[in-house]
Parts: sequence; structure tokens; C-alpha cells
Amino acid sequence: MPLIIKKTSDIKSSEITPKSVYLDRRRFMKQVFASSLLVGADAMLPAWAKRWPDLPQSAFKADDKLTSLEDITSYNNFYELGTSKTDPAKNASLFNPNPWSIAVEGECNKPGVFNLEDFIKPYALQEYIYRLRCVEGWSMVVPWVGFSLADMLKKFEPNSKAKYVEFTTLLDKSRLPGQSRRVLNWPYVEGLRIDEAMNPLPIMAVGLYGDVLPNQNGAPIRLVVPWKYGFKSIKSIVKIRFVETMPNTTWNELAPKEYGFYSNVNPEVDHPRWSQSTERRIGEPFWKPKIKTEMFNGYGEQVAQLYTGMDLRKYF
Ligand SMILES: Nc1nc2c(c(=O)[nH]1)N[C@H]1C(S)=C(S)[C@@H](COP(=O)(O)O)O[C@H]1N2
Ligand SMILES: [Mo]
Repeated sequence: MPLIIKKTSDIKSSEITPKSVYLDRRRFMKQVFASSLLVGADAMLPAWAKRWPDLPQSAFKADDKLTSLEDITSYNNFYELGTSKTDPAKNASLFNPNPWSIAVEGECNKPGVFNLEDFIKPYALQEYIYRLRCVEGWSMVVPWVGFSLADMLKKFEPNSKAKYVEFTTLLDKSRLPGQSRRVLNWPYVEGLRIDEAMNPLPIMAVGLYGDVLPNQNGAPIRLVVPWKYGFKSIKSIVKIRFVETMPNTTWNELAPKEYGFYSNVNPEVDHPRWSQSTERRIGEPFWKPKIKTEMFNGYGEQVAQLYTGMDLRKYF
């Protein structure tokens, strides 16, 4: 398996995005916000928002070419803002991610309800360049801003009954108007086994390209699990619950033969209706050959041991 992950120390300085490129992106980001708003760009930024131009890089990064900010923010899957790939960007202004609070519940010693600012305050933000592979066969490379999910979960002191973690998206059709159509069983719910959640790779993302998360990408806070199909990376989270039994998750409940609980990226296990062996990188010209999809999306070195002895055809 080709190694796509590098330690920070191996990154050549030529690979680090020059500041001028960042500034251009920041200008574009302003447009993303401005165009998605009736009010001025800065007025819509949440009070806690900081711009993060010079974040440290996480220990692991995909060294693929980054997908452009334009593509990352205009080709989305977020059914709460519409079911076509262009709907979430079009409808982004309908979703106001302010104010925001997060409840942490279930099998832990320190549950609580927090406003977003207090919730993220304890963690040092880093940039995490991860590949995102959608179950539909497209992929992107995103420079997320976020912090380790494991570090966050440990703060709440999960007890010995906490075998899984369940995440829930905001349920409010006045803010997420796609929820007025019953295309999914709202609210969107996802889950991880506790040892998957405690692996160093998953993050809680609060931004991308050095700026706050655009609404269409799951503002103001989402999960990113880079070795699993994109639908595990649940957006706009309001509840995190430690549970003893495997949670019922939205796509698994809707079509259990098509979307398993694990949903690890696996080119050898096809979706019942299509192959998973290749992927189309968003933003690449249509005539370029498709990319070969890698086992665990290329993160096997970090996560394969989580599944030792498991039949990944059965636990897909
Ligand atoms: N709440 C919620 N989270 C979600 C989705 C969704 O429809 N609702 N779509 C998922 C899917 S299928 C993918 S591929 C990714 C897409 O993330 P992106 O739009 O930031 O690329 O978000 C995931 N998280
Ligand atoms: Mo997806």
C-alpha cells in the first residue's frame, strides 16, 4: 500500500502553502460568506470566530494536491440543505449556525451542555489535511481546522460502559429547511466504536482553509473520520452521547444492505449498486483517469489494527 501519510518533519517547505495563496483564499472565503448572506460578511461571523492563517500542521497529512476552496464549498452532500450537490451552497444562507450549543451525555463522569465557544476553548487548533472519500465515488482533499476527537472525548471521562459514541445533527427545520422533507429520518445520527473514536486521526473540525466552516460544510462544528466513507463525518453536531450498544445510524437504518455501521473505505467490498475500486477527485479534469481507491482511504497504517480478526466483508 503506497504511503500517503507523512510526519510533519518530512514535509518540505516547498509543500507548505505560501501566505499569498492563503490570502487569496481568504479573500475568496469572504466572498463565500458575503454571497451567502444578506448582511455584511463580518456581521455573520460568529462572535468567537478567529481567522487562523498560520496553524501548526497535524502529525499526519495526506500529501495529495489540495482541492480548491471553490470546489470544497460548492460540491457538497448535506441533505439538511437540499439533496443535490449544488443545493447546500445555494441554500447556505438559510442556515444560521448562531447561537450554538453542544450537549455531552451518557456513560461518562462529566456530562454537560456547553456553548460552542466554551466547548472548543480547551483545545489547540491544528490544520489537518485529510482525504474525504464519499461512498458515491468522489473524493476531495481538505485542509481542515480542528482538534483531536480523542482529546475532546477524554475530557468528559467516559466510563467502562462507554462502548460507542453517538453524534447527532441539529434538528430544526426553521434553520435547516431540508428537514421539512422526509428524505431522511431526521435528525441525522452517526456513530463510532469507542476505540475508533479514540484513534488519533478523527477530528472535530471548526474550519477549513484557515477560516471558519462554511455553512454548507457543516458549520459550526462537524466530525471528520478520514478512513471511513464521507457520510460518517456528520455535520453541524449538537449532541455527543457515550452509549453501551451500537447506535442506530441514519444511513444504516435507511438501507442496511448498502451502508454498514463501519463503512471503512474498502476498494475490495463494492456497494451493492456500484464498484468502490476507483474514485473521481473533484476538480480534476474529466479526461483524467480515475484514482484507485486505497484500503482505509490510505490510512491503514494508523487504523488497520482496529479491525484485526474482523471479516470486513461482513462488517462493511
Ligand atoms: N448532517 C449531515 N452530515 C453529513 C451529510 C448530511 O447529509 N447531513 N452528508 C455526509 C456525506 S454523504 C458526505 S460525503 C460529507 C460531505 O462533506 P462536505 O460537503 O464537507 O464535502 O458530509 C457527510 N455529513
Ligand atoms: Mo457521501
